[in-house]
Amino acid sequence: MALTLYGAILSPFVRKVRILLAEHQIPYEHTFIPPRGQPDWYYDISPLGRIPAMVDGDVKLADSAVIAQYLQDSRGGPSLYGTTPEDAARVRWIEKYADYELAPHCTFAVFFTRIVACSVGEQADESRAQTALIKHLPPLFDYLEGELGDRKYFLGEQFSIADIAVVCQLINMAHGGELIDEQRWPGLSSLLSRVTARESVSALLPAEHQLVARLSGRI
Ligand SMILES: N[C@@H](CCC(=O)N[C@@H](CS)C(=O)NCC(=O)O)C(=O)O
Repeated sequence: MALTLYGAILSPFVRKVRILLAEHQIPYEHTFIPPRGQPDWYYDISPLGRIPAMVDGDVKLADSAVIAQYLQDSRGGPSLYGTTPEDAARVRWIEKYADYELAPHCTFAVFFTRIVACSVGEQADESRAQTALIKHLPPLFDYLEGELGDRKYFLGEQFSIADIAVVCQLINMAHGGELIDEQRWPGLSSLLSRVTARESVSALLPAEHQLVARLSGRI
């Protein structure tokens, strides 16, 4: 039975898993589940109702980091966690940083306010996006810029889940109309360009851009 991924394509966490699946060349089926108003049966797979979730035979998993680790462990292939325990720990730290520190601002403040709020009948509170952009995100980006230095990826030459997790948040921020400032954070800005040029990412973006345009009322 094919592996099934559940979720909506504009979620950074769903995107993270889709990129991994493409990097590992794992075939899968994708079932749409919205981030709000999930059907009752979905809670059997994702007890908190969040997206993404995944079913692989008898295995049911929720949370993008858990799914990512499972895919690496069960399918093997090129490691997206580096080659040493030190690398793996660094990668997991940066992944966690992206998922729990960047996400509230890049995705739930900027992207949600600008793109999703109106389409789900909520008041778009632009001050929330502004606070994220002016107050919360700069120190978080400063830290990541320092961690990246002038390296190609967070692990140097080796692409990892850390790069995917950070870039997934930057993509949502860009969908919300805010590209990372390349003068202030040149390393992160190049990382965004480098990672979005990979086939595993670039192949996903046209459908995302079209959906963002539709949600924004531009088409
Ligand atoms: N740590 C989780 C976060 C997942 C998450 O927060 N997804 C959002 C959509 S981007 C969601 O499902 N929100 C609905 C909710 O919290 O009920 C992961 O990495 O999968």
